[in-house]
Amino acid sequence: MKQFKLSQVILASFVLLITSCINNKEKVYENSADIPVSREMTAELTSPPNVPTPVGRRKAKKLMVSMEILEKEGTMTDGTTYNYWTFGGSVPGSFIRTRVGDEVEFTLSNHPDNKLPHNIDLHAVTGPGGGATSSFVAPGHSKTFSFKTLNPGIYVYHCATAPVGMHIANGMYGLILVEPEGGLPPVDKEYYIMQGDFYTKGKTGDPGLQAFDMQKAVDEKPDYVVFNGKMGSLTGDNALTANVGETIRLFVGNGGPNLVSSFHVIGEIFDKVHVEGGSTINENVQTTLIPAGGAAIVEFRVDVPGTFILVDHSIFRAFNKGALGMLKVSGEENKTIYAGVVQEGIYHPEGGTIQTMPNNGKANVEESTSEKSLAEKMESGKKIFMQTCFACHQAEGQGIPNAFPPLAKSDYLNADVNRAIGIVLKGKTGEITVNGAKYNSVMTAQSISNSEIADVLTYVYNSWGNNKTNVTTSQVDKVRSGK
Ligand code: HEC
Ligand SMILES: [Cu+2]
Repeated sequence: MKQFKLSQVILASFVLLITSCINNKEKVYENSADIPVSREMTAELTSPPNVPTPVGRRKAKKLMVSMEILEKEGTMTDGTTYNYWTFGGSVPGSFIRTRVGDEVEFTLSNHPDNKLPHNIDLHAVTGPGGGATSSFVAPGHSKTFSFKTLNPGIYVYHCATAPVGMHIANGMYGLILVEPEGGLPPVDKEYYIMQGDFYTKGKTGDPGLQAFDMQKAVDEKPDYVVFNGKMGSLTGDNALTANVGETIRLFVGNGGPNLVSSFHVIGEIFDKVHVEGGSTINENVQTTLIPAGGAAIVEFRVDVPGTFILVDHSIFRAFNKGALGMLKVSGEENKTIYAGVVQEGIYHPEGGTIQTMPNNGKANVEESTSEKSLAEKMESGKKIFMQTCFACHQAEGQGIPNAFPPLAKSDYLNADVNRAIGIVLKGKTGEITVNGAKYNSVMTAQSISNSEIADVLTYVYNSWGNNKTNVTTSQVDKVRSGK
């Protein structure tokens, strides 16, 4: 009897536990201002391209954010430095991750070695100046203010001290995320990217410490348009990474101060875009506009391996001013989704015949005809150069400093002909040194035939003081087929 009673008690308490679990579903508050906060919690802050741990199902908290303003010299590009003003030591500033209903207690400290007063305007704040008036702080001081996060979304913060444009132009911006109740849906990888335009006394790539140029800023003529504060912040070894099959979420902001970004990832389609960082989700987007002082959340699944290039599709900014990053995806190929070159053809419009050849490089149609004379190759090579290479490497092969390496008197070119063939065939990324200058950019694979590659490289090698190598079609065949 006693035993029976005990088991009844256990059963009853079990039922109670379950019902209380079901009833314990978070109460829905119509007004975010009414969400109660439990306990204090120190916010995790991260520098780009990293973001803090997702909020998940955590309750609203009193969230302590402590941020230090640092004015410090940093690298804009190889050989060029700039005096950045930063929130937390990085451009963009530290990423802040909150949820709706958090009560943020924000302490802003201005390092004693800094020269100027600063403040912070967070677009996630409902209140005068987004916090700017309460956070104005002189070097060697700190200020604390607090606010409650009412609206979910991804928001820009920036310095709003006069001259505001100058403080922003020097790198004083970042992102604060306010997650909805229950958090954003989980993904495999999350990254933090922010575009900014910079104005320097010298031209793009001029060496040394470059001062801010107020007139260029007023004229909206930047020398640099970059992701995460400098050229190359997301290329080469700094590239973002992912594996085939993973879902990616990018928090993309635009600090400006002036330009609007046409954010695009070459070779990807955004499955979802939280338009302007708000609650509207658009699907299947190629390019999304990110206003100065605005942000978006971009999500996509990576299905095939390769290097995907992140750009501002106002494309001179990408290839000439720095707004270029990389996402390197590794894993298995999927030939159904992307097959690569399936067939390569020679197109004769006059004759109306299209001769095709398999892509293994063996049965090259032109191989049956005898190799052309040097003069013929020079003539054909020059044409191909002016159609295909000239835009980047320039008419006299002189290149463009800091963007496109020279082919004229290029020690890199002259050192290794097979490497040069490989570059034209497969493209090239990563840092290279040509005639003592570093380049870290992207040359895409050139889709021209083996004999055309032989001709254009022969032309390049026999022009502008190069070593007069005569490149043959069979040499290109060998490189294409991997010997
Ligand atoms: C869209 C711009 C672009 C085009 C078009 C282009 N290149 Fe390049 N090329 C580059 C860039 C950028 C690099 C440096 C890549 C890096 O930093 O890793 C490069 C590097 C090279 C190099 C090795 C570096 C050197 O200076 O010796 C060779 C050789 C070369 N390209 C040849 C060619 C030839 C030949 C063509 C035409 C068939 C061509 N490129 C078309 C942008 C381009
Ligand atoms: Cu400031």
